[in-house]
Amino acid sequence: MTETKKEGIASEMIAEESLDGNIQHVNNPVLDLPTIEKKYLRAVAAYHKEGNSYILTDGKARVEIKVLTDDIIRVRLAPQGAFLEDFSYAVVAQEHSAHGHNFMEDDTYYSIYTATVICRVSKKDFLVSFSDVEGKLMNSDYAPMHWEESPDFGGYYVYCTKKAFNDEVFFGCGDKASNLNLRGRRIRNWNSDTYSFGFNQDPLYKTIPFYIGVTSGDSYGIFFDNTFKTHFDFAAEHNDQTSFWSEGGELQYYYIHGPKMMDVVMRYHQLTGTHFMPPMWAIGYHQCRWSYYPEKKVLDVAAEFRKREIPCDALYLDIDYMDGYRCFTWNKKYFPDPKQMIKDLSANGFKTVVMIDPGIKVDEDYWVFKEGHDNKYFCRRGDDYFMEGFVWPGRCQFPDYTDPEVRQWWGTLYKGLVEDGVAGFWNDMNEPAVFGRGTFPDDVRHDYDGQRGSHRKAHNIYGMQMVRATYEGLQKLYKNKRPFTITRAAYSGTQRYASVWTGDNIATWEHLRIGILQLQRLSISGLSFCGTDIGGFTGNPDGELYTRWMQFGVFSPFMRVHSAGDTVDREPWSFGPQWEAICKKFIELRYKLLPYIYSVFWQQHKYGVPILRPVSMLEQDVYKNLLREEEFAFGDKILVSPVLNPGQEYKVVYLPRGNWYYYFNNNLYEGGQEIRISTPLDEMPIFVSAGAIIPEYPVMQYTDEKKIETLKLITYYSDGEHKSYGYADHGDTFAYEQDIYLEKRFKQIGTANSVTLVQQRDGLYTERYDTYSIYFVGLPFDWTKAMVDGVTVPISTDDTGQPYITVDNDFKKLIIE
Ligand code: MIG
Repeated sequence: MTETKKEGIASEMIAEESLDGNIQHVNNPVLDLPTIEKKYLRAVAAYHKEGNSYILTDGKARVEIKVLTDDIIRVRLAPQGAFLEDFSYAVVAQEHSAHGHNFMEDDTYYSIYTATVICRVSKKDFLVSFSDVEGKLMNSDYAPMHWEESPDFGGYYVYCTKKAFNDEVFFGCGDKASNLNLRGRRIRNWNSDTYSFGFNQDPLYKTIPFYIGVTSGDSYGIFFDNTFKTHFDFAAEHNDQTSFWSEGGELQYYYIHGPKMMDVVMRYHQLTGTHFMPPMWAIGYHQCRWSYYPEKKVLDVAAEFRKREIPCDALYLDIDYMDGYRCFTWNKKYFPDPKQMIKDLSANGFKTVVMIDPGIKVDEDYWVFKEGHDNKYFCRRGDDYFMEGFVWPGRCQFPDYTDPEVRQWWGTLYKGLVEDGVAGFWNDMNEPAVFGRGTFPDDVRHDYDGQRGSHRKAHNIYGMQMVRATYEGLQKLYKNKRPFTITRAAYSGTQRYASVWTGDNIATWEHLRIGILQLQRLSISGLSFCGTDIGGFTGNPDGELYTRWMQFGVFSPFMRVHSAGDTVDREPWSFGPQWEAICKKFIELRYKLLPYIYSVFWQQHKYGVPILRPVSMLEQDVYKNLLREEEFAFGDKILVSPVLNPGQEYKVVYLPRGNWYYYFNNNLYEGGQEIRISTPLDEMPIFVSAGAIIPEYPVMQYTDEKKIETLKLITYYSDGEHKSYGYADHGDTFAYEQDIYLEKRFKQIGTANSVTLVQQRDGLYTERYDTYSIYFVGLPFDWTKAMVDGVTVPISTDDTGQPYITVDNDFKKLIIE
């Protein structure tokens, strides 16, 4: 049985907002909306068990609580008793993997106990809560789950209102251009083309309905897997309540246990998948522009990079390479022989990446349109008319990527470009964006992999399914070679198919700051392989802003300069020699760090750890640290704090606990405190964790320019025991799926007069070099002796006077004294 509640809770207000999408603060929403009858679960009438699920009922309404793992529990609501088909674009197939669980009933509660979580449902008011096994409450309903019939579309608007603890802070939710802590904010997910977006503008391009709550040092996550327009209110309307709701679909969410944010993020990845391993070149420096054309311009830019010896791995062709913006064609006037051009670029170490949009020009003489039309692959309106809208090519129709047959077709369209030698693909405008009207009208129909629905249901996953079609098609076309893809629109799980960028930002200092927030947020929301348009897309940066942004770019997982066509040139040399020299130094730093960065990507791919880690994640036990936003770790050993203001001469940086070496002079700082560090233009605050072993490549002009003869390992001394991690594989194949890779685990044990390094290697890959050159930083003693696996080895000195030793790369134990 259900009843309508009339007063008192946040969701009444929320209903008001959700109907028209605008925030309205009204005092008595019930009076304002007399026709809306909101129904609440009332009391649990009965329960039964089905496999790993518990079904609790109240009249017709049913709730399913399913134990997925020890740490992940799914809750679903069926207002009229019939659950929707168990289908999700976000969640990868789940095998139940809990260590067994128990169910208990007492007078007040039904309780499910897993090894780490207790999920309780109160009998008398159907409130669901989650606590750890010690009984610490992590998350609990403020009101029972509720819903209202959707007046225009059928189905329900569904609501969940949780308690917000006084000290609770909230993270996650993808690309939101807001402070990291979302407390006090109300956000919406509806993928939107937001040219020149502003701070706090919402929604943006991506939908990641996943947040992390942290209260008294512990955290949990909620993933609300619903593709309709969703809303979250993080203690904004009411300081003691956090709500999420959707304008359709099912109330279905996953509670993900912590207690560490790192645990939550790794488990979220367990649900939604991780990034594929990118080809090595994709983590180098990329140069883009709207647009480089004709061919001569492209070749000139390439030649300029090599002449100036500024490393670069990829050049991008934006929409103007196409014939009248027809996807999968070339403008033969600008690019008379694309295959040859790409070959020439490739001979010089440049990969070519091109843009593909979803809008297909309505043109009977255009093969893509004809094929799509003849096979009925384009989206249709409610009354069966084609969905037509204007984008770059003029009048267009749009493939329904939610149909598996269409995805398969779309994947094959890349064949010609792949044969021309194109190495990477960039999917834009896939929110989807339509000139004038913004996006598709609601009545457009989609296959939704057989779970048919209107655009209301498919909008937020349209871009994801487009880039999925792209990625899956490329996998077939490239065979064992790794594709590189990038998308602007995304939904949870898109990491399985693409990297992402943050869209059309602006060349301002404020946007540099927004960028560091967005990338940290994306990284803990599953989309670690992310980047901003370095330098800003619209507007004109000066040399200083461009250079500071480039410095941040070194520590952006995806490092690409991009800009709109009507702006000043954006090559690293465009702002004069002073800035060029600094940009070059920093791009070179990216190339030195490649083996470290590559192993960080592997850890993301294999273990689901985020690439960028905000300080809140590193030290979540200290409340103050939950509010820090400017310092973040790139992988587990390097901490940075980008310079975000013009003329800044020094910066106060918080260093997490432990000791840290300042990268540019190896000065040692004690962590757990704020330090003041000077920020000359050619440096930025970069710190290496004491105890780390950082592998370094020589500077190369592109990732596979040279055969690595010996891998440099820099050992940053610390007393005590510290672990480091290394990874290697072919760099561009899928052989790693057959275990052809190498994981290296290092241990450094430092004392006052010795350092011991221990290496353990697992995997079937053989590195192309045989030796390491090992350097030591910060030793408290002068070393005179080195023993490797029981044999004394000579200490050499390099051109700069630094001592080092050369050892076999499969050494097991090394001691210096
Ligand atoms: O309507 O392809 O965000 O990166 O350069 C603009 C032209 C379409 C938007 C993308 C931007 C790209 C631009 N595109």
